[in-house]
Amino acid sequence: MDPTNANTALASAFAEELARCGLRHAVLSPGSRSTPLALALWRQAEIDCSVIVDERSAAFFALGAAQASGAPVALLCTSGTAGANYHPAICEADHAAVPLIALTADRPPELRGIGAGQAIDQIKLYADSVRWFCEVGSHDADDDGLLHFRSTACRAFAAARGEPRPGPVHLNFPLREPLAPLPIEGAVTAADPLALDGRGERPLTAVTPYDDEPSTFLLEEVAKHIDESLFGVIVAGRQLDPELREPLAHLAAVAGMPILAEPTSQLRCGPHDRSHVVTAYDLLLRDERFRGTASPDLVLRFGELPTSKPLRSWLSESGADQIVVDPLAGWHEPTRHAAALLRADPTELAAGWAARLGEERGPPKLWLDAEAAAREAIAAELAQHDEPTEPGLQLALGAAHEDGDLVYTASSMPIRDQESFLPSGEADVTYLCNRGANGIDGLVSSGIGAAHASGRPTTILTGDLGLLHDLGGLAALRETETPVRIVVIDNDGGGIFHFLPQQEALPADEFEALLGTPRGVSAARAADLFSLPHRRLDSLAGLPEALATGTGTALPIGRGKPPS
Ligand SMILES: Cc1ncc(C[n+]2csc(CCOP(=O)(O)OP(=O)(O)O)c2C)c(N)n1
Ligand SMILES: [Mg+2]
Repeated sequence: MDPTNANTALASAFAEELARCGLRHAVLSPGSRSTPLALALWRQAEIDCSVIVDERSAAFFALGAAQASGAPVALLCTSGTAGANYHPAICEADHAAVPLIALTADRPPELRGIGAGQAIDQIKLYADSVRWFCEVGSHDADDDGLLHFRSTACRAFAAARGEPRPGPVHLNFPLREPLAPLPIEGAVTAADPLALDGRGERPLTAVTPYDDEPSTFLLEEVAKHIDESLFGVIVAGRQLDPELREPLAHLAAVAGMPILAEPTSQLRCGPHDRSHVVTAYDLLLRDERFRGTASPDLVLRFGELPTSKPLRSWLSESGADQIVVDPLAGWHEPTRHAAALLRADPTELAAGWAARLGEERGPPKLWLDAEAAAREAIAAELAQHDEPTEPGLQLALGAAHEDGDLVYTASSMPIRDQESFLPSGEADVTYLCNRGANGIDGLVSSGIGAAHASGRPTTILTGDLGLLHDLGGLAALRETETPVRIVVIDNDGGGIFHFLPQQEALPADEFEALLGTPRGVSAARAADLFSLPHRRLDSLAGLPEALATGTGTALPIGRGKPPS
């Protein structure tokens, strides 16, 4: 605790508690009002601080860092519009259940609404997007004040980590002068050792995580159901835990079910048994005949529902019981066909069900044969194209990624092409994205934050408009020493809109003006602005070498539909 004055004492007690709870990363943006908290976080040895000027970029950086580390990350900014710039990332963190602790400095009540400057209404700024809002208040550094700041830090950490659903929290701090650490004799009047020092190594209040151990009833009832099913499928959507790989692969083998695995489920790629993994479901389920033949009688879903439209409609149309494993207390069920949402640990469920099933069943031949045929057809089709294509890029990236790599993929076509075309592979790669709110904003910043927090060499895969949206995010590269490569899929505008009915329904000039929006973004000049090495790839053959050399790879690709 720093007793220089009341602000330093309260702020340092707060930062101390966050560190004792387990906070390891904070992202700060410059400003005067936030100085006491900035200094306190900066001087807290266990907390690594990144400083990013643009608060919008800072919040996405924190979002990526929290996703990649699986732990809460704090954000701090000054008063005024600074905090409003956190809003897009807060929305994403809400929808994707990512733990963020947003700390906004504010003017004290007597300076609000009177034209004192840099003051907006920050109370409940993010409305229902946060798990918890607290107007922390302005306090003396007495026993009550210090205990309140310590306790608020513990509660914020627990609420962000998940009570039970992880997500963003917002604490607003009205701060009075002096904002600089100017010594004030006798400012700290607290006498209680607990208020002054807390509990040493331990937080003031340690909060245990929710116990999501599955009940015996759940294990036995569902195992019976699986045993009776003849054409069951496992669907694996976005989830972050690599520990799910082995037990789920084992369950698939024992139950004789395919795993329709989105890359962000972490099941499509990795060193686990991938013999039951199906990657081409998005393409296969476009075929009416296959849709009918493959109709399931049971669906076990782990993680969020994958993006694939054919998969979503197939699941909606099937009369099968759908059992969704969602330990994060979300309601990610747009098909509205789920028979049950299970709030229990996915690895325990998969292992527990597998243990209750009898002999290994034969493999799901229908699915595995179709997968092999589809992959062969994709490879044969792509072999005829010398020029880079979006599907071809996914194959080339799949081959280039190495153990330990992290891939952060943009919404719009990159994530869809990845889902449709990325082959299964042995490399232990982590796939992340911002698919909670599906924004194309903040992707560059998120990827750099993920690289920084994980220390994993990172490939950011973005469209050209995605890059334009977060150009300022390139400045965050100075915050990390982890290698980052940014692959810009340059089709000059929003390629995704070419797949919509608007493409046919609008005259070409209106379509281009309103949706296509070609902006001639020069990835090379953007890279130059931040002194980043870059190269343009006119052939996918150069991709591995380009990735190895580091940041900034632009890939020109014709806009429009990929080869079918
Ligand atoms: C913040 C935000 N604004 C607008 C959109 C709507 N939108 C979806 S995709 C897209 C175009 C993306 O273009 P680009 O990044 O070049 O990717 P491409 O579709 O060409 O692969 C837009 C504007 C969005 N999802 N998020
Ligand atoms: Mg584009």
